[in-house]
Order: sequence, then C-alpha cells, then structure tokens
Amino acid sequence: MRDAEPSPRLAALLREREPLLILTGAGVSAESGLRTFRGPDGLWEGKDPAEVATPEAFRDDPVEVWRFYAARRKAAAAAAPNAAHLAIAAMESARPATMVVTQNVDGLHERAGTKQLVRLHGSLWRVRCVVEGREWEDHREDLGSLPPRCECGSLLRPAVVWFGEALPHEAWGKAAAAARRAPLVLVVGTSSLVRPAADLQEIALRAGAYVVEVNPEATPFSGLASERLAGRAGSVLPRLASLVRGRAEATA
Ligand code: BV8
Repeated sequence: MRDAEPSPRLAALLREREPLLILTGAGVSAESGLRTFRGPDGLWEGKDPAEVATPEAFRDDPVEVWRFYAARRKAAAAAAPNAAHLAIAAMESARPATMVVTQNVDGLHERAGTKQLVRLHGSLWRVRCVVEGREWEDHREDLGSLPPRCECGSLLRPAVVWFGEALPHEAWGKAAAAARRAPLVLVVGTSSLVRPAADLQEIALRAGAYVVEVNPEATPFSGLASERLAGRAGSVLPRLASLVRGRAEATA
C-alpha cells in the first residue's frame, strides 16, 4: 500500500518552529513486533481487558495479572525501537519544542532517545508497592516467583494505569496543556477508543490545531482529523521527519 503523501499545508507546518505535539498508541510499536491491543492478533484477543488490566483483576488473581505483564516485559525487552520511534526522536532533536505523549508502556520511545516524553499510562519497567505506594524502576529480566514482593513483604504491582484508575495527575496536566497550545498535532497508531487519552486530539482540534492522524486503518477520530495519512508509522513518520529536519538543516 502506497502511504499517503503529506499535504502542502502539512509540509509547511512541519517546517515551522512552533510546538509540535505527537500522541502515540500501540500502533507505533507494531513494527517493533509488539502486539497491539485490538485487531487481528491483539493482546486483548481472547483476554478481556477486565481480566488482566483492572485493580479488581489484580486483587482477585495477582499471579494471572503478573503473568500477562511479565510476558509483555519479555516481549518489550526483546523488541527494538523501529523507524517510527527513531523518526519521532529525530523530529524532537530538529524541533526542540516537541512533546511526545504516549499511551504505551513498552519503553521504546525512551530507548529511541525521545527526551520530552509524557507517559499517560505508566510503564512496564516500573513497579509499585501496594502498601507503601512507593514506585521505582525495575528492569529485572526474571521477576522470580510471581507475584513479586516489596522488601516490606507486600505485593508489588506494575506501575501502569488500569481501567477504572485515574491517570497520573501531572502527566495528564502536561498532556492537556500541550494539546491546548500546539498548532500541529500528530496522532499516531492509536484506535482513539480509550479515554481520557483520546480526548487529547479533540482538545487540540477545539483549540484550533491542525491534527493529523497516521494510521493504516480508519478510527472513530478519522472523520474529525484535519488530515489523515493512511499508512504505517514506520514508513510515514520518517517522511515527516525529513520535512522537519529539512527546515532545520536549511537554517543551520
Ligand atoms: C479512567 C495501560 C476514571 C496498561 C491501558 C465506557 C465504559 C467503560 C469504561 C469507560 C467508558 N468510557 C470511558 C471509560 C473508562 C475507560 C475507557 O476509556 N474504556 C474504553 C475501552 C471505553 N478508561 C479508563 O478506565 C481510564 N481511567 O477513566 O478513570 C477515573 C477518574 C478519576 C478517578 C478514578 C477513576 C484508564 C484507561 C487506561 C487503561 N490502561 N493500558 C497496559 O498497557 O497494559 S489501556 C491500553 O489500551 C493502552 O494503554 C492504550 O491506552 C489503550 C488503547 O490502545 P491503543 O494504543 O490505541 O492501541 P489499539 O490496539 O487499540 O490500537 C492500535 C492502533 O494502531 C489501531 O488503530 C491500528 O490500526 C493502528 N496500527 C496498527 N499497526 C500500525 C498502526 N498504526 C500505525 N502504524 C502501524 N504499523
């Protein structure tokens, strides 16, 4: 499938120096071999999110929930950032007023070198003590017997946001402020189904931003987007990055 070409308007906006907001979902990691949540081989296939991604599921069966997250940690550790992650990091270095807001928890944006990153739903690579509330980085390849425990003896949980849980206050505040301010927003690899993350693109539209959806499939947001590039992130984003870089190199 030939990926859609950016319009002249988008090409001009990409050459601006104004703030650029990039919102990403599981589709940006698809070409790294990580499964998305919905779709043919999605993570949720055969597993109802309520079974593994809610506080109730964790309360009822912490081992089952940890099996799901241990498998995702293993897959994410074995994956590498793909051309989409690298293009996003390149856009940020060519255009410093760039912010990346991700729903992903896999750590691939960080490994690709993205600096200004807001994680709306936490990280596979952080754990939290359910009693003390303390949270820290945990990159162990082998978590040992599940569920892992804190030194205090209490259960550790993945420091991710489950369904029914509030998003981290600071992360949401930064993301919503960026959505109100950035004149150009790229929405990459998300089904735009989960809220409040999916509200961000609508907040940006209402604030008058030019909002571009990059996705091989249509989503509930497609009809609202200012422009839609029907293609895979791994081939569309490097094209967009070359337009951002081109302007930067021209003025270097
Ligand atoms: C909250 C973290 C309140 C852990 C995740 C109605 C009924 C029931 C509930 C609700 C409702 N309305 C709203 C809700 C609440 C609920 C919600 O939105 N439910 C949805 C399903 C209806 N939201 C919540 O519960 C949120 N919290 O509302 O709290 C509250 C407030 C105050 C105080 C207390 C409580 C919390 C939501 C966060 C859930 N956590 N993950 C983990 O990852 O395991 S959700 C998980 O799925 C992801 O984090 C992500 O956010 C989400 C959506 O996934 P996507 O990233 O979009 O991926 P998906 O597979 O869906 O789509 C992939 C896309 O990529 C596709 O479009 C595909 O075409 C495209 N693609 C594929 N390949 C490529 C590609 N694109 C580009 N290139 C490619 N190569």
